[in-house]
Amino acid sequence: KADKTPRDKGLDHSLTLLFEGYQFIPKRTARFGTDLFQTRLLGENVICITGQEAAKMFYDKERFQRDGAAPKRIQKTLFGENGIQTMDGSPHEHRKHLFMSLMTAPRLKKLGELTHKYWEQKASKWRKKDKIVLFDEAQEVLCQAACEWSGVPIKKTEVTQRAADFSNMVDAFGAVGPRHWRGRKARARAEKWIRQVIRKIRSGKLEAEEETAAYAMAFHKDMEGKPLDIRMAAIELINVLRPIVAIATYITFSALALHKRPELRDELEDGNDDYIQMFVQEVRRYYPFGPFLGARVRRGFIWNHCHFNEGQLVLLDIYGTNHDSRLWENPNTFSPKRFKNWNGGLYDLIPQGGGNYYKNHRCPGEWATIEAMKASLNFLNQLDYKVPKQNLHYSLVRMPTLPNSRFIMTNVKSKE
Ligand code: PAM
Repeated sequence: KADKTPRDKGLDHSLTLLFEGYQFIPKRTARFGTDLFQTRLLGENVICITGQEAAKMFYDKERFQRDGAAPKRIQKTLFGENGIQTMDGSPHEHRKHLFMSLMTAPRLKKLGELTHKYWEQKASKWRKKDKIVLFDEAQEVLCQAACEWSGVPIKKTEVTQRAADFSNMVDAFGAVGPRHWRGRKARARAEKWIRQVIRKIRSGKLEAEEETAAYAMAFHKDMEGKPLDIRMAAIELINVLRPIVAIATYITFSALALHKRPELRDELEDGNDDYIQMFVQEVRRYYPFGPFLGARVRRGFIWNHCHFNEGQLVLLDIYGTNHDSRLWENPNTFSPKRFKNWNGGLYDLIPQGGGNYYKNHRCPGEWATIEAMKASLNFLNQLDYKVPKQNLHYSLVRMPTLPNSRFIMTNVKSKE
């Protein structure tokens, strides 16, 4: 049967993608009325796909590989070069087990406790301030929690710079120009710092507890029994630290959700863990962060009458799938209660990727994200604060996005 997959008109849509951001894929799947379409990005024929069935297909390792999918410019800023995000097959599974070994129940609990501890410390300085910017505070809190949790020493005086570096790596992913270069600089500085940490742990000059990420990365052996080279150990340790700092985005959106929907506060304040869980899931579904994921066709195949050719780049729409009306009733309404009857599907709620944690590229830190968000929300709920007039709009074009004012709070006090 002939391939009738809709095709975006025009020579190249790289700029359109930058102008449309999170809505690039959803706009076209809506316009064409399909789950897939073809376009051209950076001189390549690319297939964009959306929805639960597409996600299931995207995580079939016979059909797709990650090698060659992430552009070098994203590896040089966000991911780190040749790290876990670009691996395939059994070496990938072996590396993935290393990350997953850090996510035991007691260790996740510990991350929540550290997050709470550093929020308390931060808050003790707020009495002297007439306003705080939640996103900035959250990044520093999470940076300290991430470092202590991972066994990476960090001096109080370093926190602002290190947090900014992690943040700038993330901020570079959808950027061209100065924001991209800022991300590269940030990565260079962070890698240098963390390489030193790895060296010291290996030489015994620095002690790291066995259950920490620093220890795990320093002493991990690959499938041939060889340790990671220092550069790769540093890249993978940063792949634990940086995404924890990135949770500040979801914390900021959580505060925005509470501000827009104050009636949800009561239920949250009851400290009902089921409700907090649903709230956190809804924040991760509703608000934009990762726009889409990329993989390359390993061996050619046909899906929905469309020819997927070997080597072709395919993008899975994260934002669109999280807002797909076939999966979510009133997808554009923020409603934590929708998760009451959620079946825990591996391919419908995909803010941090889909599929199996151990075998696919689904984010190994998804539970850690939920834990740190819950600890932060519980902390936020102990506070009284005002939300002064500010620009809380978030763009669906800029990637990554955030409320413009980064959520300013005034008169911040503990309750009672
Ligand atoms: C982390 O790893 O630090 C977590 C935060 C990053 C989330 C963004 C993931 C997006 C994945 C791919 C980005 C491709 C965007 C390309 C835009 C042109």
